[in-house]
Amino acid sequence: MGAARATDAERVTSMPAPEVVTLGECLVSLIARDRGPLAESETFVRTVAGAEANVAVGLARLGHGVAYVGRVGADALGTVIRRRLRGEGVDIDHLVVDESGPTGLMIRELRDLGPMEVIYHRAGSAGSRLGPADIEAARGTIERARWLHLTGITPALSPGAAAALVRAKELARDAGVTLSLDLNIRRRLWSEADAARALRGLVDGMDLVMGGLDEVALVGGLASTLEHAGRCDPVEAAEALLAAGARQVVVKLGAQGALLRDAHGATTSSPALGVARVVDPVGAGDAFTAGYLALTLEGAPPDRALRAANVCGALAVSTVGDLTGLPDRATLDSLLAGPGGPDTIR
Ligand code: KDG
Repeated sequence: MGAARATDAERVTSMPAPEVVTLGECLVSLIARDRGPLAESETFVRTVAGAEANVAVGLARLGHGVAYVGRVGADALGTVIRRRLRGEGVDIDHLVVDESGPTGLMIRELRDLGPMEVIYHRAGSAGSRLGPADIEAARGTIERARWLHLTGITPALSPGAAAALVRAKELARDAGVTLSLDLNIRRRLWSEADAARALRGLVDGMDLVMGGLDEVALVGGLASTLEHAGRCDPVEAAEALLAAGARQVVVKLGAQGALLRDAHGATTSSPALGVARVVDPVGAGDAFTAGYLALTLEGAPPDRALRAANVCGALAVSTVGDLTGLPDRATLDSLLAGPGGPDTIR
């Protein structure tokens, strides 16, 4: 079955050369328009999602060149994704159109209390068919970049996608490209035990590993379930991943902000911004990651990068949809410029 790469006519020539490369599965996400249980939701808003695509768009809005490697189906949803990413200024030369599977879809509710119900239609999707050949095709782009960002979602998609991630990591490491991994454990895709085992194997050699406290502690082996891991000490959890071979670990602590621990034993923490109302938490972690990567690429010290990350996370939770709240440069700079930064976004 055929798979097509971008034609020259589709390339946006004014895009900056990719400093950052990311890869994974981009999805169309149908979000219930009204709050309440999914079974009662009748009207949905069509949005674009996927953790790595969210990071890519976040970086592009902040002025960084970013390339996205992946596959979408040869269908209307694939077109939605390609148009959206291209329109945001993301380089999609290596976003392949694959005729042998549909574009992945997720459907989710909005709810104020309790766990959010999410339905995935992504088994056998084009995105899950990402493989090492796609990484070889993007090899030059990866090797010329400054940073490769990966997530723990990709290895859960399929054996081929897991192999693609490993190959990308090898290429980047050999070319001296900075490597980051956001653990992003998705229990709908694999068991906690499988996730912990596979992700622990990926930590070694990472310049930066990020994750929620529960994810960092689970992968660090401090607890056997995400629920128990969420009660661990963040510095101890970060230390476990440093011992597993990461050079820096960022623990995202939600309303408590974030903490960075490095291999020299230094800790930097940054408080969260008070947000008047969390409208939609999905994508906040990716917004945080985009802010952190952007400022770090610009040479900012860790406390400022964490501050920017927290601002981006706060903006993301204040709007519905993964991409909606991602700030442009002027918005981020103005929020960072206040004395000590903003404490409340209303
Ligand atoms: O981080 C947000 C993502 O979880 C969402 O956009 C969908 O990538 C996604 C996934 O696989 O859950």
